[in-house]
Amino acid sequence: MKNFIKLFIIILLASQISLICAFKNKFRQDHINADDNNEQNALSLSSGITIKPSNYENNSLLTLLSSQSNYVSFELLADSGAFKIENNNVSILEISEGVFNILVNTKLENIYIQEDIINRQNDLKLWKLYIKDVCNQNEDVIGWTDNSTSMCEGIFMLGGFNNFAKGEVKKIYENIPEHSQVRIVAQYHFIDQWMGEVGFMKINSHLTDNTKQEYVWVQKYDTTKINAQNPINVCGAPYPEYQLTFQIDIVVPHNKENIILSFGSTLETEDPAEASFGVSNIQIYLQ
Ligand SMILES: [Ca+2]
Repeated sequence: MKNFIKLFIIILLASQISLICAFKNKFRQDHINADDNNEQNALSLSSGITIKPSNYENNSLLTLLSSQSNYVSFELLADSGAFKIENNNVSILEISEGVFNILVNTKLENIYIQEDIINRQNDLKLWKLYIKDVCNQNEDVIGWTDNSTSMCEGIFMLGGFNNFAKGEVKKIYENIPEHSQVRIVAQYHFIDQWMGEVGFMKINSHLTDNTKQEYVWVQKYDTTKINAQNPINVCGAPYPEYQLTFQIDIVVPHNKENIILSFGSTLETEDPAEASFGVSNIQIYLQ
């Protein structure tokens, strides 16, 4: 009888130990599974939220729902790179390269624009480039009343040494798109022996008829008043160049279909081997 009781106790203990081991194994497995889930969640949270298309040809779209019918979507367009915010299919903000549109159907309130943003209106990026002229020696220079070109060291220019002295050269740019202002960027080159004469640029007027031109840039240059040590003769005749290049950057009101642009000098000499002027890197912007 005693042996039977001992055997019963041993069986009972063994079964309990087996149950405890099974429970421990299940708890360990559950714990591992939970750790896996937590690790995945933690990865998502620690990495932020990434919305990306299945390929680079699709738009990225993040939509926030407030109900079945109300939502706000944030969209990055694949073709243009533009960023859009829509509220229930109505665009309220669009940002793309060179364009910033706030589209609202109600009044604007509490809009604060910093001064530096306003000043950026003068940035060339907000001007539309209409044409470049005399910028590349591999492209033909055409349309000027004299299309002569030359090189002054590395500078390719209209006119220059042995080409332009007294007088002016003119070009008419036709069929200009609609605009209200013109910005002329160009480089004017003084070469050889200037003695107080003036270089100038003229353009047809915003206010008068199509053919009348007005001076919009003038610059005096006098090599006789300059006392420079070790001056440099850059090009042309043996006279040194003291201020070879002047940067022109002029904005004028203008709404004509044609732009009549002239560059010239008040040089008295007609010998472009004594003193001359040239023009390069002409860029016309519209706004
Ligand atoms: Ca020279």
